[in-house]
Amino acid sequence: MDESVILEKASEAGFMINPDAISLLIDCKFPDNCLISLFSEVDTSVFVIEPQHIAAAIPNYTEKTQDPTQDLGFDQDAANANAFRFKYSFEQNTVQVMVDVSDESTSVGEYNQFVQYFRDRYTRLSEMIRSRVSSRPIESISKGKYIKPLSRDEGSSEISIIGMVAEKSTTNNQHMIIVLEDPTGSFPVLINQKDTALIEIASKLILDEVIGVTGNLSPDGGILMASKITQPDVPNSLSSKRHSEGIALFISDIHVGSKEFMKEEWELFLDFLNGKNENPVLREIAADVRYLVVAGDIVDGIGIYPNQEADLEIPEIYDQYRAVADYFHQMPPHIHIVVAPGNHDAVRRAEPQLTFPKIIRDMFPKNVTFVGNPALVSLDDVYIQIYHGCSMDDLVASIKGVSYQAPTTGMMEMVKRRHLAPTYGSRVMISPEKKDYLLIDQVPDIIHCGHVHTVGVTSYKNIILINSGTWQAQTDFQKKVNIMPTPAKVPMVDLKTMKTRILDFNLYDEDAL
Ligand code: D5M
Ligand code: FE
Ligand code: ZN
Repeated sequence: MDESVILEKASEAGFMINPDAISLLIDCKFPDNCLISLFSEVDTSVFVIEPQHIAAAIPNYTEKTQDPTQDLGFDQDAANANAFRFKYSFEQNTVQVMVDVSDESTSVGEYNQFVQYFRDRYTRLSEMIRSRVSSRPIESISKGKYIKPLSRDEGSSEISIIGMVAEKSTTNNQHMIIVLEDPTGSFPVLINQKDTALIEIASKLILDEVIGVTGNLSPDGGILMASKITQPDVPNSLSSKRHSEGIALFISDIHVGSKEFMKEEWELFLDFLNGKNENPVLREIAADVRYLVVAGDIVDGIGIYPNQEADLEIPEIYDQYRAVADYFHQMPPHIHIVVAPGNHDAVRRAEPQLTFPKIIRDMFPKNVTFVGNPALVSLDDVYIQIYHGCSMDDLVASIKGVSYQAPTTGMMEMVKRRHLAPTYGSRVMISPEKKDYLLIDQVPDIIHCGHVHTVGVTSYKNIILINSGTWQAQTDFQKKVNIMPTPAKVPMVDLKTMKTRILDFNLYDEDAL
């Protein structure tokens, strides 16, 4: 790696870098991993990266000047002196499935069940808003019913309603009209184009999300003129995070069976899990791994899209599962693995998806716990909301600023709506269960999605948002629609510090392409 690449990567990560620090990185034996560690460890308040930041961020880093005969970048002797050994046993792990439809499904898809499903969604989401907004039923303000107080100042005449966004449009004068619906009726809301802050919020609203609107009724009582919009969201200051110890890794979209499955990189990941990576930093990490969470699309499946046969290396579905199960047998048995399905897996397509059938589960080793999609699990005491992420396609299409390149932008929008798939009837098929499993009820510590094949890690109001990328190289279809996957990267969370970093198992330097 040369100076220009380091400078470019630093600038992408938002840092400047001191020339002495650049020389240290050039001499590092594993420059890619050095950079990954560095950018994820250095405090964002740091403006210029200095040599001491490298020493602090990279475990076992030894300065070149201390011992010129030593392997540059790492204290190789110290690593070799401690023969590799896993730090945890399977018995120390505690995986609890908190919410999962798999054994509770009652849906047969009847009309009445949809009514009940949406009522549950409305009731639970409106309850979250009601603690902050004192609202009235829409019925009570329907034209002619609402009698304004006789003496009033401007403020006291404001009223609030909570409803699902049923329609959204823009008038010729650039005002926005939102029609809100609650179980008692529907009512139009006007967002004045002059209120730019409110227009900004309103323009990001999507169909079927539940919001509260506060404002004054128009003189004829026919429309609510909004002054405030309230989304369910999570509190600004969530109490301090639950944590544990050891490391959890997050992957998804393995797509075994696809011609584009990146076997070599995947096998490098398996070697890493087994403590066989040549990089001592990665060996140290491997020794600490206790959990692996997998968010769907573990195989490429069959009949998922037209003419998929042409893209398959393994054309038979059970052969695909046998192949992926064989890989899971090669993972260390002390790692507790949690696997949820995605839209390429052999389970029902409508969400919430039930977990894999027994014939498939039985192919896997005993250290795998299967759940549906979505599922809330706790690893020790740390809550993980797993969701494959099909709704991301809707969010990218309908919300300005949400992109495939930065997948956590979409996940943030899920949190604001406290719902994993707010819009009904677009890309996500929904099965009408008695309760809405896609609702984000319990606030998790980590939300883990996949599906869009791009990696991203960020934090929103103290919740870690992870999209775990893919192990499938760009497909012809993705090339056509300009989706650029970022494969073979593995987000990890240190459960003690709740710090995150992304491990990179790409064999061929992207810069060389
Ligand atoms: O989805 C991988 C990515 O490719 C995800 O962002 C959706 C996109 N994709 C896949 N199929 C389609 C179609 N038919 N239209 C639009 N976008 C699509 P995966 O679930 O792995 O196929
Ligand atoms: Fe996928
Ligand atoms: Zn998918």
